[in-house]
Amino acid sequence: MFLRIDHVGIACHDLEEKIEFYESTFGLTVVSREVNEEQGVREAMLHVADGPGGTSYVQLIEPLSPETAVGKFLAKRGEGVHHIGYGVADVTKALEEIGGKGIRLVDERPRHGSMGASIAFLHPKDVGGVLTELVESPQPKL
Ligand code: V0V
Ligand code: CO
Repeated sequence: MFLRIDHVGIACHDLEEKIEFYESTFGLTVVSREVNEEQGVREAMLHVADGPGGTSYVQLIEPLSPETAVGKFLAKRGEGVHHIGYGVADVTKALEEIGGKGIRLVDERPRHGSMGASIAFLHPKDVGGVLTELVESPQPKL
């Protein structure tokens, strides 16, 4: 079902500071910066590598306010890994298949994600404590 690890989402208080850290420490390059009001985040995608299943990124995410999903996460757990995003060919089909196995879906329908992707989240409580995101890129990278 999964084509690649599309991205690892990392929650932070200060997006610009963390971008600078990832650039200077690991030599990564920012390929996209967006504000996603629906998800309550300001985020940046940093290119990691291209593989047979597509491209992998690090996604740095800063909350737009303390009441957002990431704002609450930061208050409770502090900075660190927030979610894993897996690349899928068809997010609607994947949701149907995974939902059919009794896993709680945070999103019943796809939402707008970074760089034009269609995304949907699975509840961390049903995935061993890992907030899991499905990512369908606009042009499937196969
Ligand atoms: C919360 N919990 C987590 C978690 N966030 N566990 C693991 N990883 C996380 N990231 C746990 C939390 O510790 C609680 O467990 C429990 O879930 C309920 O959390 P809560 O603080 O009461 O918060 P809720 O229930 O209001 O919301 C939790 C959910 C929410 C997962 C439903 O965060 C959500 O809807 N997330 C999906 C949207 C999102 O995260 N967007 C930002 C990324 P205990 O402590 O009671 O045991 S946007 C993005 O990635 C984009 C745009 C993209 O990739 O393109
Ligand atoms: Co994400």
